[in-house]
Amino acid sequence: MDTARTVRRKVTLALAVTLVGAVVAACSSSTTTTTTSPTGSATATSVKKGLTVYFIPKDTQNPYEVIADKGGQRALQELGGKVVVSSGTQDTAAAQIPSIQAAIQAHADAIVIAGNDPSALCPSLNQAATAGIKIVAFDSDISCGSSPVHLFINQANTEQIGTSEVDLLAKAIGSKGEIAILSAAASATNQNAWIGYMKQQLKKYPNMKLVSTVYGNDDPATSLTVLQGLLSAYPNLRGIISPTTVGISTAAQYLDTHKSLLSTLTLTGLGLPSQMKSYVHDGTVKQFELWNPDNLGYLAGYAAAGLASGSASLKADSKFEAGKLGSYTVLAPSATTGPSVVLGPPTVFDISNIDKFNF
Ligand code: RAM
Repeated sequence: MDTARTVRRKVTLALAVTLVGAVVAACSSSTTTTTTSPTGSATATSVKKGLTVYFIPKDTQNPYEVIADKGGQRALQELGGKVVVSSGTQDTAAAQIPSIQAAIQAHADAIVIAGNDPSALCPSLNQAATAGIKIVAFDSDISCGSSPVHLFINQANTEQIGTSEVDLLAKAIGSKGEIAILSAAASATNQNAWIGYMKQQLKKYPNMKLVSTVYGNDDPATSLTVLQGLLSAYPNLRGIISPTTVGISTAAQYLDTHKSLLSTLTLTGLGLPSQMKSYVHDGTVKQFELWNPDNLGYLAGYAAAGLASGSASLKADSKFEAGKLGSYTVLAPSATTGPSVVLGPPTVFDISNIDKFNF
């Protein structure tokens, strides 16, 4: 028996080594694709094995998206399936469409997409759905009416993200002064939904005035340029909210080397603790928020696999299992979103807890 177990272990190990070795990184002009194969450690009983799920992030270079995609890869590995990560290098719908077409060609079982635009992806996604591919949006939703019907994996309650960002800044600046938003792509559904709630929440702070919203497209160089434009156009700026990990880390880096600005200016928003740690330790940034993007991708991977297997559905109040994260319930459509699932509440990071997080 011991011998049989040893042989099995060796076979499993050899298989894992072979498959890890088979990871493919195919690059074409602006579309990059990586494939992660299963390790053979399937556990869930109700999910089909051998599923192929295309993860189409906003772009393949944003560290936040890379972490989220890794979470998806881990989910599919646990389920005995595989993830193909494919997208462009810029946050545009046009750069994502070839990846949707690739998923159709490959007869993928599901697509998990972070929408760079609410509607421009709909015809391609509808084509995918017609071909039998299940559609899941994560990070940034799509808004396609009834075609295709899809599930949105929301990182946290949309209203809570928007309002809490404003509350954090209000507390820091005594609810007074000119403020601005440094966003990502102007067409990104998640950014615009959060900004909508920020504007609503700002009505509670009559002495805080939103003077400008600028867009850095989740590109560090563009984010820096629009930040500098903001600072020179509004010398009395008291606060910046950057609800994007690329924007906030770029702004923090700039303020870190222009410390005199910090006597009047507060930066907050949504950031990766790993990127923001040093800025919190040296006092450049006091507080910001996020959730675990790895868990977001993992949850989206389980949802996609469940939908493709028929063990998850879009019905309100239906449940599905998401591995180490436990059971999740599908929420009924609202005025702005179709069926959705919420990962959980965001975490506020500051000097007291920043070192505890590794994403
Ligand atoms: C950026 C992206 C992403 C957003 C996070 C917080 O990396 O814009 O869509 O959810 O920040």
